[in-house]
Order: sequence, then structure tokens, then C-alpha cells
Amino acid sequence: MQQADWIVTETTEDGFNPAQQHHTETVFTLSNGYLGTRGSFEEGYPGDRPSTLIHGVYDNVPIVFTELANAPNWLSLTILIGGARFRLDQGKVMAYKRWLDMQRGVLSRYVRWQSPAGQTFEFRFDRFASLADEHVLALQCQITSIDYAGPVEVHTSLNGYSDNQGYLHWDAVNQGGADHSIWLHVRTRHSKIDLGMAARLTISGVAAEQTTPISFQGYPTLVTRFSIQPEQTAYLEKIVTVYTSRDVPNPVLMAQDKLANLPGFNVLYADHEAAWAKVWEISDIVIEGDLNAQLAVRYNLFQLLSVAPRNDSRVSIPAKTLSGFAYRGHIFWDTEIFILPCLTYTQPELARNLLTYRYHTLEGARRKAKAHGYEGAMYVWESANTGDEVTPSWVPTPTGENLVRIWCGEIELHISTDVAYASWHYWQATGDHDWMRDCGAEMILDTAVFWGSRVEWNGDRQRYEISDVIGPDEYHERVNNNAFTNIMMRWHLRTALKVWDWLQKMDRDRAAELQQRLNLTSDRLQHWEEIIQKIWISQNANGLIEQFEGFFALEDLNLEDYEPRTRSMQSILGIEGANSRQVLKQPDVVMLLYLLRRGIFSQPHEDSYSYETLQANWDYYVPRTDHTYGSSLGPAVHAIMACELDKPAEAYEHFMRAALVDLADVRGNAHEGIHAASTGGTWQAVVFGFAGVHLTENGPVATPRLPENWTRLKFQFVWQGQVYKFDLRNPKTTKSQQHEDTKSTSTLPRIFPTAVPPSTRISK
Ligand code: IFM
Repeated sequence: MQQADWIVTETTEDGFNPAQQHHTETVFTLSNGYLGTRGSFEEGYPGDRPSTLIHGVYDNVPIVFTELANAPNWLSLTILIGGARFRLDQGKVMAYKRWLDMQRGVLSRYVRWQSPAGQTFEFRFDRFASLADEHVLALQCQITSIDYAGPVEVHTSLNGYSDNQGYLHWDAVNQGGADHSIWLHVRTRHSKIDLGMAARLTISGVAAEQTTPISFQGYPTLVTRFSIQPEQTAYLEKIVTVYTSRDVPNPVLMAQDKLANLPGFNVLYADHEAAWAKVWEISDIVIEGDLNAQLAVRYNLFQLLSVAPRNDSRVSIPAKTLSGFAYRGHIFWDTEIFILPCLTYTQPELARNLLTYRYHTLEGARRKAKAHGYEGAMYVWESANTGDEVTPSWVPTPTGENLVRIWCGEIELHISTDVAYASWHYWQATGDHDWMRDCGAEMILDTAVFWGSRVEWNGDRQRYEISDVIGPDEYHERVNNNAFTNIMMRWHLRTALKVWDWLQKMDRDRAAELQQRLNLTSDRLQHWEEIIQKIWISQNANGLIEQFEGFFALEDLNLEDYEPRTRSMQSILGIEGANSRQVLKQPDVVMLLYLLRRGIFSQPHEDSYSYETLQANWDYYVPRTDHTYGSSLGPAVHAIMACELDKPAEAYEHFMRAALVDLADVRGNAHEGIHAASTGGTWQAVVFGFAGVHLTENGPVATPRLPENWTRLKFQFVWQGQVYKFDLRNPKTTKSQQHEDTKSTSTLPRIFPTAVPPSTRISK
């Protein structure tokens, strides 16, 4: 049974729409914690961008240092039938539907196609990246002849010529094949990572000739032929295995051995489905009364949960997941601040993996601090395998004519505190003392050491300051005393002192080791206390916080004067134009207020602030923020804070902007890859925003403020190893509404839920 609230379907009225090809490739990405494959077609299409990205498989590239290398295309399947090659740009597409079953993690497609010679066929494709065994990929193709009798030829390959937008990262090392199977060995050109891939093709339903391998260099291919009759169906199964030298010493042998012992598609599928069922059992969110929101929330969860690494704590989730080339597979604060809460509070063992990645890259952070003349550890703004800075210093403008200076790698310093913040919250949620002792404490303390050496004492004004930074709002560069940076730094130092106290009581040996290694002298700790007392924060009597020194003196503007628009304010005003005006790319002070409040215990604490403060800052900054074309990180945070301020309509608008950013391509850039931060932000907006979950000494408690049309909201929250089940009803909805459930009209322009063709089942 397939249920509409689990299925994302590509609309079919006009058949396949090539104009949306790259958007839908992103939307239909399948990941399994090890790799991600975009939703390109097995048979190819002109201009397509097939891509399979594997966590941690980086290779060098000019300007941006390193990027995830596009692995060999495992999908490749060429079908020659009725004297033509099956492809949607040839012949006639008579019916077309593609759908993603998020409950089971399967992407399917149905096509009724007329060949250029006028013969009709039906094709059904299903594929998955196994969540049960991350080295296994599977696809099935059913070919049914309607009115054709004659030969069919099938070529299936492992295409080692996959490139990153024209840049090829692989050298072909070796390849081979036998009956029904082929294998490929390639190596990244600079980082020298070996990759082994093997594939097996089986055909049933028709009498196929023996399948034989052909060895095109770097492109091993299996070829087979069979005859088909009208109303006959041929079933093709392609099973693929993949390993790299990051996983095992001999990935090529491993891929072949594994393949030799694998069962068929249906058995692999059953294991995969069971693995997804286990994940959803804890992490699903049920929304009744709003089908669009239900689907969009599940879609974000699906992408987030599927890309989180299961078995490798040396990798993390890139800003575009494993679904596109933008940001080159680099890892940002998006992971710690936006993605992690969903995992911390539903799949804590996955959160632990991601935080441990930051522990493994701590040496890179130390190298960066040293290179900049500071002590301790200074996390990099964009991170890859080693933790060394990979933010480009210059990038070409869209026309390629000029270069733009990117300062984030040098001065967007809040990343160190973001890592500390996520570590602290993970520890609070899980009570994982071992992890805090072995990894978290060292990260929090050594980044505190960095802050101690980074702040500046202003003798004239008798205060500590932090000059020349970028806060979350990247429209403003090289500013002094950014409130987010200063106040979060204060939070960081306070937290470091608490962790230090705890560690001394918990494990004297480890405390002694860190004391010596990080040079945690009493003078240093005293210095932190003094910074906490004297760091400069600018806030007026109404609680309004100045985003940075001098922000209020910048030229003000009315964003409504620029409507309607389809571009960011920075692209309209230019870099300097935005820098010199009161316009924000994303929440900065509001972001700060969110983080200080998120998941806090109900009792007042050092960073508590009043409702009036929140109101004053919301009123000032929200009208000055570029909500649609600024940063995709903003809308979810605005949704949560609008809930706090009891502004349900505004909250819902911001929420849907976040939840639909990829499905409905709200910002027009979904073709570049999934907005990872928004997937996690969507979870936070539901749980911390609409459900109003906050943490008390008795565990998590909800203060729901559900959107009007949500009749019911159900989810689970893991706290200190216990699962808390929330089942919230909307007191505002009437009884009859409560039964109406999913009748809302679709606001999704191009991708929306519909029934799937009745004839299509996954099993034969
Ligand atoms: O980390 C973000 C940043 O906050 C805004 N620009 C895009 C980055 C990656 O998503």
C-alpha cells in the first residue's frame, strides 16, 4: 500500500518537463549515510547531471581547495528497442510519472513511450541505496511491450567518466568482467583514494542470451539481447556494490566479493525497507489537517535522516547534503546548529558521529589558530577531511568577469562556538559523559583558549571587544563587536568553565592531561572570568541589541520598495551597497536570541532575556531581512521566534518557506542541491516552534501553538535515553475539521502528492 502522505510525486500532466530536470534530479536524490545519488535517469538525458557523492571522498581542485569527487555513475542503462534507443528526448512520451516513497526509501518511475517507429512500450524503474547495507545499490527495470515483437538489446555500465561540472577527478586503474558481472577500479587524481565498484545484471521473464562484458577503458559494460512479444514483460535487475580505500584496504576485491554473495533485488529491498521502518519509528512527525506540510516535513526528514553517516565519524553532512555540487561538499555551521538537533533528540548515536567528526578535525582547527597568530583551536568556516580551512578566498562573479573577495574563512569566527554549543546540547540531552570526557571537553576548552587569545582589551573604554568579524548576517563584512559573536563567545567561556569544573570531578587524570596540554592555568581561567564580565554588548533600554557597532547609523531602507523581485538584495545593491545599508541576509540578533532560548530549562539563567526584548528585536530586524532570497537558513528560525511571539500566521509563512525550499524550489536554486540546513531547521520549527518543546527538570514539555489547520501533531523526542511521545491536538479546530484531515489545496507548484499508477508494484 502506498500512502499519499508518504509519496512525493512529479506531476505528469504534460509528461516529462525537461525545464525542471535539474530541480527534480535534486529532489529525487537517494542517500544512505554513505553516498547520495541524484535522481537522474538510468538511460540518460541531454544536459543531465548524474552524480553520486560519497562522504569523505574529496579530491583537490583549484580555488576551492577540495571537493567531493563525483563517483562513477552506477545507474547507466541503455535500452535499444524497436530500432531506437529508449530516451525521453526521442520518440513520444505518452505517460510519465515519477515518485519517491519516503517511507521505504525507493524512487520509482513509470513511462509509456512510443518509439520513433511507432511501437509502444511501458517502462517501470525502481531504485534504492540500501540503508541496511550502505555499500549496496539496486535498481530494477521492467520493460513491457504493448505491440512490438522483436529484439531488445541492453547495455549496462559503470561509467568512470563522471565529472564535477567538467572537472574529472578519476584515473582509471583497472577493470574487468565475467558472465553477468563487471567491476571497475578508479583512483582520485590528487588525494589518491581508490574506489572499487562492481555490478551484476540479471534478466528474467524472457529468454535472454548470455550476458557478456565489454571493456571500454574506464567504462566496463555488460551487453545482453533477448526477444520480446506483445504483452510480455522483461525484468532487469542491476545490483551494485561500492567501497573505497577510506573503508577497506582493498576496495576492488571487497566490492566483487560482496557482490558475489548478495541475494536478489527483492531480498535486498526487504532489508532496506526494514531499516527505514526502524528509523521512522522514532523520527517520524505526523501532521494531520495539512497534507502539504505533512509531506514537506517528511521530505526534509527523509533527506536529513538518509544522509547522516551511520558508520563513519570522520565525515559530516555537507551544506548541500550529497545531492549537488554547490559548496563543493564542504561542511559549515549548518550541521551543528541546524541539522544536529533533529539527530540529537531523535537519533543521538548519529549526532555523536557528527560531533566526533569535529573532534577528529580539531588538529586542523589548531593549525588554523596558529597560522593566524592565536592560541588554542579555531574551527574553520568551511571544512572537509582534515579540518584545514577550505573556504575560497576569491570566487568568480556569476559572469566570470571579476573576482569577489570572500572573508568568511578568515573572520566568520562564530563557527568555533557553534561547535561548542552543539557539543554541550548533545551532552545535556544524552548524558553521554564518556563522549564529553574523551572528545567534547577538549573541543570546548581548546576553542575557549582560542577566544581568550582573540578578544581585544580596549583600555580607553575599559572593555573587551572583538573587531573585524562576520556574524551570521553575511551581508555585513568586517564589522566590530557583532552581538551574536560577542554574546555567544561569553556563553562559550561560561560553558567552558562549567565543563572544566565537571571534568575535574569526573576524571582527574583526563583533567590533568588537558590542563597540561591546553595550558589551563589559573591565570587563564581568571582571564576568561574577566572577559565574561567585560565583553562589550550594545543594548538600549528597550532591550534592542545593535547587530554590530555602527549598524544603526547605516542607511536604512524599506524592503517593500524593491518588491516584486526575484533576486537577493545583495545582487540588487551590490556587495558594498548591502554592506552599507540596514538590510540582513539572515537573522543575526534574532538568531542569537533563538540560540540563547533553545531547549533551555524553564528556570532563568545567565542569558535569559524578556519577552519585551524579543519583541523589540523582532520588530526592528525582521522587516529588514531578505527572507526569500537572502539565506535559506533564516526562515525556520523566524518561524520559531514568530511562534514564541504568538504570531501564528507569520510563523506558518516562514515555516513553509523553509519546508518547501527544495520541493517547490522557493529560491530558484534547488538544482544546486538540497538545502541541508533547512531540512534540520524544518524539524526545529515543528518541535521547538509549533509544539513549543522546552526542557524542564522533569524532561521535555510542550507548549503547543499549532497552525490553525493542523488538527493534530505527533512526534517523539529522546531525552536522557528515554523516548517522550507527543500527541498534540489543536484546541482551535472543530470536531468536523478534525476528521477532514488532508483536504487542503496544494500550494506546491510543481511537485505534489497524487496517487501512483495502479499497475505499479515494486515486486514482480
Ligand atoms: O552557512 C551558510 C551561511 O550561513 C550562509 N551562506 C550559505 C552557508 C552554507 O549554507
